[in-house]
Amino acid sequence: MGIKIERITLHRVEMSLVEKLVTSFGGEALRPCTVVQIDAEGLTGWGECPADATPGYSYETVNTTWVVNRDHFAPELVGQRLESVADVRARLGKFRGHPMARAGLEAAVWDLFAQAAGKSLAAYLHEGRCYPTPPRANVNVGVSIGIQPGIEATFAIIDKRLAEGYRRIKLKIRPGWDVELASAVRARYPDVALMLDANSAYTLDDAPQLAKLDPLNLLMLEQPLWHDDIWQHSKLQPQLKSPICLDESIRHARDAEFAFEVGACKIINVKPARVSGMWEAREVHDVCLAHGAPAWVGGMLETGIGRAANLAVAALPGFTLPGDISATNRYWEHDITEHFTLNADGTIDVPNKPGLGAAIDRDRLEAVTTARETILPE
Ligand code: OSB
Ligand code: MG
Repeated sequence: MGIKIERITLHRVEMSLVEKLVTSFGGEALRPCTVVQIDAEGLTGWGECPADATPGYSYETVNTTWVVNRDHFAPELVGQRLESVADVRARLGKFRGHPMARAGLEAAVWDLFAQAAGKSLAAYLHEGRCYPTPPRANVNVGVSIGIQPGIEATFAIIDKRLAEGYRRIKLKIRPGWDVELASAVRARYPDVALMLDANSAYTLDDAPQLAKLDPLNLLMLEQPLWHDDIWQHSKLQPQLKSPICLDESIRHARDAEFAFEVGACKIINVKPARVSGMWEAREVHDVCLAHGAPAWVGGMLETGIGRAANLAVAALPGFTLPGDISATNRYWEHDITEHFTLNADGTIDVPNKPGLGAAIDRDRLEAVTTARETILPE
């Protein structure tokens, strides 16, 4: 039984975003990533490490995910027979850090095991768990809008997204681009589900400024303070009406426990890549469920490979808020998988074919791959 890992291939994929996403730490149109392909017993599994070119959102970069997988993580798996996805975590347990590098490798193994079981990733993630409901067939999604040159430009892009059918708008903010912007947007769109993401641009001294957002009925305020902080957020949350949502600060389920226990946030953005993969994403999800705290699945501007996996995760019962999982055309003109589209009700369908359930476009993958390396058993 189990699955023998025969060959692991890393692909460096370089595609340009249709529209760059400017955050408080910057943002470029060129969006490289490392795609992981695992061949095993006639099956092929796919995963994505969505670290960026620069260490802005996290310390990982596209190059670190490549080197760490090539030199350390992939050699632990190649040639081995895995009994389950849990074996990936066991075998990599002796290493520290590099969650996005792990997530891509683990995702390819999830894809293999789900295919072998003849189940969709969403169904496979549910297996053996005591969840009250089956996986969702489609999930509510929103769209993340970067920092624009001005308020009029922001209105224009919001109008476009609402016309496309998105029902939840997230705006990136930073000091100097916050209260005035959000107040103007709220005045023009009184009923839209609106949230803000600061990507760690503030300090606790900014609490009075952030409290000016209180009357705007925000769905949440995402990651206002330091990327590695939970404690200071617990001092900020009582000073605000807006629920704080943590993104960068939550690395794993233990962080989520800590954050809820000290009252640092009311909501968690669960990005499988940030928390080292779908296994830990499900663990964080379970912590949110146990605390009765709403959660949602965030995004890292993934290709269709990461997007399909994020949709499967978003089908878990505790992900009750709209995810940052937009349609393919918000990111790419021509993706390396079949494309995802937005339904009229502001949802996206969860893939229901076995495994990842999004067919790889091999010609397109070939066209956007700038480097490739295969790791074989010694
Ligand atoms: O902070 O949520 C974030 C993208 C890259 C890095 C960080 C973030 C984001 C997004 C976009 O907000 C989410 C998406 O649509 O993929
Ligand atoms: Mg965020």
